[in-house]
Amino acid sequence: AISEKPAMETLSQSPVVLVQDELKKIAAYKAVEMVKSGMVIGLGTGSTAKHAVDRIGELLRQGKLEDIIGIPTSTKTHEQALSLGIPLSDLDSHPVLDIAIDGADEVDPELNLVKGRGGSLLREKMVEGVCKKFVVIVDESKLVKYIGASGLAMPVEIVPFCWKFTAQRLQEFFEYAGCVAKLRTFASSNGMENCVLPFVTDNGNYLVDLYFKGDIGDLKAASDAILRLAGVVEHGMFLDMATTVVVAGELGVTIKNK
Ligand code: ABF
Repeated sequence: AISEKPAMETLSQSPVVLVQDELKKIAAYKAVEMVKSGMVIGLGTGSTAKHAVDRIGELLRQGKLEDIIGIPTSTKTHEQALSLGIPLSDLDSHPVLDIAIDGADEVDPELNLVKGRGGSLLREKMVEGVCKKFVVIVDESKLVKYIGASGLAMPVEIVPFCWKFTAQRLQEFFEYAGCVAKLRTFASSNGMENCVLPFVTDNGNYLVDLYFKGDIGDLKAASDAILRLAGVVEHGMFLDMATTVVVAGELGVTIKNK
């Protein structure tokens, strides 16, 4: 059966989170050094990408960057960039980007990624799929031996219509890897009563989080199989897309290139 229990927990601001946030900022600032005046830039989403967008806004304000155009990957980033005065556009007007900078949830040794725990995987994949350079920024906790190894969610964006049916089919497909599919939800309160509602993406869709106990195996085959399921919009495996990964760790910054 498909669980409707909340798949996300709220992080408390523990000292560990603060240290991790510093590392995210270091990775973000390093990546922004690759941004030059005149570039069209994909602006990522999430707590790491937020630092990069802030930094781009700061350099723009200081006059150290000029004539840039940002393509946001979520409504949240759109609002952040607007508030920083970053000129914005979209893929309709700018179908090829010079660079995109975004975070990730997992990075494997081949620079394949899991993304989408922040909820914005579809726009991220559309934007980051058409950039000449895709720079991923992570703290070292995101490095994994293989995709799915963290035991954390691999998100799939699906249409709301008969979501249980689609989630069940995803779970069945990955039965060999001990997959459990959970609808992403959030707790809501109207002051009178508490309820649990489906998380709705910027595109009006739902997210199903897949949890694996075993190895997914051939990622390309898994990707193709997921995308063949009617009801699936996109998934959070970003295979062979990252050109550069900037990793910030306690011992410094490492840059991995494809
Ligand atoms: C986005 O932000 C997502 O693709 C990914 O899910 C998430 C990473 O989050 P954070 O930077 O907050 O750790 O890039």
